[in-house]
Amino acid sequence: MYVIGTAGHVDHGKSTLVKALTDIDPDRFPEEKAREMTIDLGFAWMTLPSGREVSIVDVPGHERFIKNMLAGVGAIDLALLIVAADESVMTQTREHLAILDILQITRGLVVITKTDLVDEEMVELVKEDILDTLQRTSFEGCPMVAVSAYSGDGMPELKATMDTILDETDARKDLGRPRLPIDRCFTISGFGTVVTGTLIDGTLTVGQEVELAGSGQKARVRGLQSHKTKVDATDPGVRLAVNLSGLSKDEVERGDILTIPGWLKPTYRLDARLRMVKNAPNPLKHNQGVTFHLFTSESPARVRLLDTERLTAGEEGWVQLLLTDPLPVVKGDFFVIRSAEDTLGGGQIVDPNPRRRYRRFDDDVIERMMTLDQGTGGDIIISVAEQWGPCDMTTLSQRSNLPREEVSARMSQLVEEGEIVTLGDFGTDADAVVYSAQGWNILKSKVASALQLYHTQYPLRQGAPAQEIRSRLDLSQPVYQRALVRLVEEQVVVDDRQSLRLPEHEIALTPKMEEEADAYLHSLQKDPYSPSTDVNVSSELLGVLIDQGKVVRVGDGVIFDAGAYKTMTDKIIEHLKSQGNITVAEARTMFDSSRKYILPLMEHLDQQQITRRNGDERVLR
Ligand SMILES: Nc1nc2c(ncn2[C@@H]2O[C@H](COP(=O)(O)OP(=O)(O)OP(=O)(O)O)[C@@H](O)[C@H]2O)c(=O)[nH]1
Ligand SMILES: [Mg+2]
Repeated sequence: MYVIGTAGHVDHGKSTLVKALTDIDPDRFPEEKAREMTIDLGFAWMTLPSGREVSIVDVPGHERFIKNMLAGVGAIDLALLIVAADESVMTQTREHLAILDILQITRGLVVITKTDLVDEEMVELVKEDILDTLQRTSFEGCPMVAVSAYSGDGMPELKATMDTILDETDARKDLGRPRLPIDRCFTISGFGTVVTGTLIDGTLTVGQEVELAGSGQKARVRGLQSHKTKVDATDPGVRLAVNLSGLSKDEVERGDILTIPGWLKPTYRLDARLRMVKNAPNPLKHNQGVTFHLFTSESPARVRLLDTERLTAGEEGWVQLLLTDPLPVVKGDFFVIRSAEDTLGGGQIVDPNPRRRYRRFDDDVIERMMTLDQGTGGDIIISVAEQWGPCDMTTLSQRSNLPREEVSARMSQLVEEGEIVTLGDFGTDADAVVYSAQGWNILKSKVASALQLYHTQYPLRQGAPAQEIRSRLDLSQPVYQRALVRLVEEQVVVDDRQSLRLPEHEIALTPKMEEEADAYLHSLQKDPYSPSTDVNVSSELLGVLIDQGKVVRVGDGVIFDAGAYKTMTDKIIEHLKSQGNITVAEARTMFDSSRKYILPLMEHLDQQQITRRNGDERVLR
C-alpha cells in the first residue's frame, strides 16, 4: 500500500481537496473546523480508479504548524504539492517544497486548486510560476494537474495521474525490522491504548511483542487496524492503528517509535551529510543551535560542522549532530533542521552511533563518513566492522543498514579478499565473530606485545596464563576463545594448554643463573639419595630445572637430581619384579637414605601410578 501526503501554503485548499477525493474530512478538531484551518495532521483513505487503496495524510499549511507538517511527511511515498490558482506560489509552498526536497521525496504531483476562481490565462501564469519554483528540486519535471474541488473539474485526471505515478513506485522495502513512528496516541474505552503511524521497514502481526524504542518499554500488539478495518498482519507502507496491551497512554507520545524489541536504541549523537536549503536566510555556523526533526520526532540540537566553518544557502557539509533529547534513528534516515522561524536544511544520517568528534577537519573522519554515505555494500560492511568489530552478523547488518542476506552474500568475497576475518562460519553459526582485517591485525599485535611483555617480565616462565592475556585485550570470553583458535592457526601464539607463549620464546638463563644452577645440581649429586638442602635456588630457577628435566620434585622440599631419581625408580621396579613388594624401610636400606626422603619418593611413585600402596607395602601397578 502507499501513503500520499499533501503539502502547500495555508488556505490553498489541501483539506478541501482531500475531502473531495475521499469523502473524509481530515480536519478532526472542532477548532480546525471553526477556523477553517488545519492545525494538526489529518488522515483519510480512498480507492483509486485502478482499484488501488491509498492512505492520505493531510498537513497544515500555516507557518506556525510546520512541525506538525514535518511529522506527517516523513514516510510518504507521493506528495501532492497544492497551489491555489488565485494566489500562486507563496512562502510555505516554497518551504514545504524545500522540506520534501531535503527528505528526498522524489515522487511529486503538483495540484493547482480553486480553478473555479480564475480564468484559464491565470492558470497558465500560475503554471509558469510553479515551473520556475520547481527548478533544481526533486520535483522538477513532475506532472501538474489543475482542479476545482468545488466544481469537480480536473478531479478524474488527478486520480488517474496519482495511479500512473504509483504504478511506477516501488513498494516499501521489508527490512525485517518494522518501525512505526507514532503520530497519535489515544485510548478507546474497552480497548485501551492505541497508537497510529505509517509502518515502514517491516511487518507487524497481532500477538507480537513490541517495544517503544525511546523508553525501551515492552508491550504486545492486541489488535491492528488499517483504514478502520481489522487486520491480522500488515506489510510495510500502510497507515496503521495499533492497539497495545501493557502500556498506558501516558507512557507514549508522538515521536516515539514502536518496533520489535532489542535493536533500536535512542542516540544523542549522529553523523550526517547536511544540505542547506536554497533560500536559507543566514549561514549556519559551527555549534549553532537548531531543532532537529526526524519522522514524527523532534529535539533541540547543536550542529558541529566537521569540514567547514559555515554553511551558506545551498551548500553541503559533513556534520555531527548533538541532540538534547536522544532519539532512535537508523542509518539512512532523512532529517530536517529548523531555526525558530525557518527551515534551514537537512540530510541523511550516515552513522547513528558515531564516536564523539572533538577534532574537526580530520581527513580520516571525513573519508569514513563518505564511505558510509556513498560506498558499496562491501565498503560499508568493512567500515562498520572497523568501527564495531569484533561484532556478530546481526550487529553488522543493523549498523550497516543492509539486509542480513546482503551482508551474508557479500561476506564470502570480503573474506576471500582478506578485507574481513571471521571466527566461525558466518553462514551457519549465529555466534560467528566478525573482524575487519585492520581490527584483526591490531588484535594480533596487541596479543604479541602482551606476550612479549610477559616474557620479558618472567623470562623463566614457559608462558602466560591465557586469562592474564585476555584481561589486557578487553574481549569477552567467547570471542577470546574463538580468537585464540585462530591465533594458534596463524602461529601468532603457541597454546600448550598450561599457558600461551610466542613461538620464538625460549627460556634463557643468564650466566649467573647458569652458575647457580650448576652449584645446585652439584650439591644434589654429592649425596644423591639423601641430597643436601644447604644450597637453594629461587623458585623461578627451580621451575626451569624441573621443566628442563634436570631435577625431579617428589614432594614438598624433596628434590632429587634427575639421574638419581631414575636410578632409584629403576631399582625399586627391579626389586618389585623379583620380590613382589617393598616397604619404606627396605627402600631406605637399599639407598642408605632416610624416611625423610624415601617416604615422599614412594608416595610420588604411587601418584605416578608406578606403584600401589598395600598396607605397609608397595606393589607394582
Ligand atoms: N472556490 C473554491 N474554494 C476552495 C476550493 N478549495 C478550497 N476552497 C476554500 O479555500 C479555503 C481553504 O481551504 P482548506 O481546504 O481549508 O485549505 P488548506 O490548504 O487545507 O488550509 P490549511 O490546512 O490551513 O493550510 C476554504 O474556505 C475552502 O472552502 C476550491 O476548489 N474552490
Ligand atoms: Mg487544511
